Amino acid sequence: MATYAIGDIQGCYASLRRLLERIAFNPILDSLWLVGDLVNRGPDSLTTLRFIKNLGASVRLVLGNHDLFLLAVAEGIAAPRPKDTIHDVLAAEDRADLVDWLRRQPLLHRDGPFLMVHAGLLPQWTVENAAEMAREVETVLSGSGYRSFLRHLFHGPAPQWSPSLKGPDRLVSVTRVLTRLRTCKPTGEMSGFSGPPDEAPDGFIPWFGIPGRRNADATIISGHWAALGLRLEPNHLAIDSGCVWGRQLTAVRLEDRAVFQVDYAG
Ligand SMILES: [Mn+2]
Repeated sequence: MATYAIGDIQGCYASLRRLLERIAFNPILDSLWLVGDLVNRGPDSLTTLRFIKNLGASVRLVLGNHDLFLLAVAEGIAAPRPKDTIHDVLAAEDRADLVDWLRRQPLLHRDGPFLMVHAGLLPQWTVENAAEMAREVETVLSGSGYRSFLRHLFHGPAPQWSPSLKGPDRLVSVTRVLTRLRTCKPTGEMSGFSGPPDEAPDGFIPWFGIPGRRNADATIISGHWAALGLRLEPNHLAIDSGCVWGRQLTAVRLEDRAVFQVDYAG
């Protein structure tokens, strides 16, 4: 009986199956925690999504930016670009079920000392703050106002988070942090930088390296930063090892931090 945190899958279904074989995953006994970005850029978004949905209660996942993009495209709110690989989901007969299931998934998952998000948390946020704000977004995304929210997310302004933001601006800023944050200033101002941490723009540093960040008491599990790669610290497990870029898919067993990796296999 074990819990495995798995990095960004992005439609790399064959790699996922190989990793589950490697860990001898048993859905009756074991749990999988998935850091989000289940789909897009990889070869098999549809098969991946169906497989994960069918695993039911043995999976805990949080949504990533590519998952939200799929929701927006499915609603006609965003348009796929040539490098996107979600056409198989959009053409599927069970598309409505898959999309409906996906939009009811959380942006943050907590259990004991562990907190899982796709990207990261701002230094000003406590674990409690982050969990409350994630719930605000989840309530809208799983409710009847989700199309309006997605329109704001993909077409509205993208304000930096501040406690004074209200309405859609607040929800959009929280969502952008949880699903896109890599580097920020100690004030919490985010950059759009996605390269390796030592090339971050002046004044911006990795969110987890901000001195005195208020959520350092949790063990945070995150993905989203392939250029950072696998990085295991006492209070942070960064597990996007760039499978979709031809590198590895990683699972970390939370009970003992044992690391399991497979090379990209499609
Ligand atoms: Mn991502």
